[in-house]
Amino acid sequence: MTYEQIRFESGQGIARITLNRPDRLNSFTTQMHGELRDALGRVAQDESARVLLLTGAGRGFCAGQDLADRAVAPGSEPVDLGASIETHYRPLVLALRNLPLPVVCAVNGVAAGAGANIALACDLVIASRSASFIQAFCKIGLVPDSGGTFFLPRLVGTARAMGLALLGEKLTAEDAAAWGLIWKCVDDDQFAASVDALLNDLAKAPTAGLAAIKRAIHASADNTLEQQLALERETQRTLGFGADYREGVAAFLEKRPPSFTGR
Ligand code: T3D
Repeated sequence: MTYEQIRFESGQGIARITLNRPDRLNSFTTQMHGELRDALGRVAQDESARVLLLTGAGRGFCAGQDLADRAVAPGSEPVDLGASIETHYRPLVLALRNLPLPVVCAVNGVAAGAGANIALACDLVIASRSASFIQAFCKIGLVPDSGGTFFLPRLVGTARAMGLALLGEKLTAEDAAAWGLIWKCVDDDQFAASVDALLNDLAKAPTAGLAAIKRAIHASADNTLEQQLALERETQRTLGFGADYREGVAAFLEKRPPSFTGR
């Protein structure tokens, strides 16, 4: 598939997807969703991929759904938004969640509507200081989607989730980090280097172990302590038979840096 609305690169264990409609703040179209789906499928099939980066081109990360595609002429049928969510946004969130490798979202500018929540669906969100997060849905009579009503209260608590969702005010990257909505906010002039350093570290990490950490942390939202302890036991059992555990222990004992294969 040829990509026009995203860029996709892969090499040295790092897959990079860049939303690429900068003049529309990288807002989602049906075409962009199709391209994203294809690229995420390629990452899922690529055993050499150890980390995925999702970012945006230009001054924004993503302004959510392209509202130009939602302009309804008087007298014409409205768009079925449920069908749009079912076909595009729900599979996108689940694809990011289910990838067996860490997904880094580098929020390079404003993240609004579904753009904000797609970022929150990623495993590590690093934002430039000039970036911001806006739950813009309430301004157009909608509910936060793409997992927003799931992620927000879990990440920042009910009071702040309500404030963000009901008011749709801009939250700075600095406040997003201070509130625990995202992992980190870094100065704009350090952003590219910080993202690259993070990707390079993750590309050399024990990927199967990181994928298991991701699954276990996400599972904890629905599990009792008993269930979570059982999941940890079984996960540890599996990882303990893996090559990277063996390598990690050997490297520690031999006082040398480990060389993980991701298995
Ligand atoms: O529909 C479904 O399938 C259901 C799912 C819905 C999911 C959703 O995401 S709903 C929420 C949709 N998003 C929004 O409501 C956000 C709309 N955008 C904004 O509020 C503002 O653009 C921002 C706060 C994000 C940024 O403001 P600012 O001042 O930095 O930039 P700007 O001037 O507003 O935007 C720059 C250009 O991008 C501008 O075009 P122009 O005037 O230069 O020709 C603007 O119209 C365009 N743009 C920004 N966001 C969108 C957009 N065009 C289409 N759709 C957008 N979402």
